[in-house]
Amino acid sequence: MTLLDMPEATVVLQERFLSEVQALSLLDTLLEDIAWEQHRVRLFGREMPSPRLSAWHGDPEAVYRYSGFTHHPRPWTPHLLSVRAAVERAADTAFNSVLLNRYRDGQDAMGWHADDEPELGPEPVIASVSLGASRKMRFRHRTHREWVSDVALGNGSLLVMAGSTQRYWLHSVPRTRTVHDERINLTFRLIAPPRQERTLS
Ligand SMILES: O=C(O)CCC(=O)C(=O)O
Ligand SMILES: [Mn+2]
Repeated sequence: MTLLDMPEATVVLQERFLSEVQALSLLDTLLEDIAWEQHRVRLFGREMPSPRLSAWHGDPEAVYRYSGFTHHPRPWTPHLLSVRAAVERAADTAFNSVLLNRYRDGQDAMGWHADDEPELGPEPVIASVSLGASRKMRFRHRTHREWVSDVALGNGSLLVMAGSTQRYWLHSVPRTRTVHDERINLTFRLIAPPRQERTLS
């Protein structure tokens, strides 16, 4: 386990969370089993197809709003439940949902963002399992913009972001010409139940 050297963040990488064989077999299963969709994202007021495929699974109440859209979860599958159990043990945290992202090759990517939606709470623990092709995740501090940190997310790795990471840092998965193979990433999250609407009488 490696604690990344990033001020005002807690990011831990476990490179061999799953064995190579386990990770590749899970990759194949998820490529088959998951109803992959191209979500739409709203960026600078413009709506466009997201540059990757995604799926949202979890407990029924784990409704998630991001990039201007609301996602209702599909139910857990047996494979997702068994990865969740292992991830919960490793991160010592309970999760009620998982966002799956599928990067078909190096042209699929994820832009700069933080996982800081209100329903995740102020200091969310986000646990991220990577399968298949290794891709670079890049972190950049929000105010000290010259502080950057790159981490290779290889097949079978687990990256846990906790504490103030989302408050002070952004992260992205840049496009690359050198990767031609599939990668799936699963980010486990704990979504707080929606707050009761208050009606004023
Ligand atoms: O693919 C990755 O490793 C990053 C995924 C991510 O940042 C997210 O789902 O919010
Ligand atoms: Mn993220």
